[in-house]
Amino acid sequence: LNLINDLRQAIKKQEFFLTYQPKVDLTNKKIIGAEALIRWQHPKKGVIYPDQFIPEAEKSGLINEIGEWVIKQACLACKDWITAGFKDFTVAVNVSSQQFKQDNIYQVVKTALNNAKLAGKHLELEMTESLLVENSHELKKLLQDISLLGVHLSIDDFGTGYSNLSYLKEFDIKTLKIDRSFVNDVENNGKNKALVKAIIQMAKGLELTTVGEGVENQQVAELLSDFTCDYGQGYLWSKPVRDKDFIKFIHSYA
Ligand code: G
Ligand code: G
Ligand code: MN
Ligand code: NA
Repeated sequence: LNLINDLRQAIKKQEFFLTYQPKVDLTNKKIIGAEALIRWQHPKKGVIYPDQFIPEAEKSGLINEIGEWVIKQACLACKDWITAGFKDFTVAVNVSSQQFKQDNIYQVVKTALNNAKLAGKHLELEMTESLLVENSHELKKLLQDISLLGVHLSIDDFGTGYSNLSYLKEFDIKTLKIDRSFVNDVENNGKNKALVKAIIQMAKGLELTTVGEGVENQQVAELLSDFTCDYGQGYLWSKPVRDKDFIKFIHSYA
């Protein structure tokens, strides 16, 4: 209850900030964009991570307001990167299932793009498998409409959710982000190696791109690249970087 009141205050007082973790092309190691990850600068408790407040925000419905702010900020940031010369960069935003059930999410995305003067192809929305299990006509139409803005849809934490894969045929999904629990120790774990390889093969067959998450060392990056995974994300390249430092970071990354 306290947390919910604090969250209401946090929205009013703009206590949230975004960090950005770069996503790298595994063939040439160049940064192609970043994932936005929210943090909360709590006046008394210091920096709070999303695992500590997103579930409460979801339960209370405050996620809609927070999520709207995240999409808006991420679009503005990506526009700044493009203006700074990184013209093909994309920004990925995590979107909770609840947000897709809110009736104005399409308008929220469209307004954020217009406000930042950002083309839809620069924005990616990450959703979890649990959302797509429903496979409703309404959801299908909504995701189609969002795709028509040029926005890319991707599945976050792929492999850890529901195992019925038929949704991959039904929705306009562009990318699978392979969960870091499979990727992290892929070089030493035969079962994870088999799973990661199979996910990448399947994605190829479906013309989906793949991102390996939680890449912490060079061997993992090379293995993913050998398996023809397209992109990587993880501490090997960078931890999430604070919003105001990100342009400096991408300029210094060579
Ligand atoms: O670094 P990390 O602690 O940032 O992220 C933990 C979890 O919080 C991840 O599962 C991530 O998807 C989620 N998360 C991070 N930022 C956001 C956000 O802006 N909105 C939502 N809904 N989830 C987020
Ligand atoms: O669920 P999602 O993929 O959105 O969550 C991203 C989370 O993964 C964030 O908490 C982020 O800080 C974390 N993360 C990013 N890269 C790495 C990594 O290389 N290793 C580990 N252990 N966590 C990572
Ligand atoms: Mn994510
Ligand atoms: Na993930």
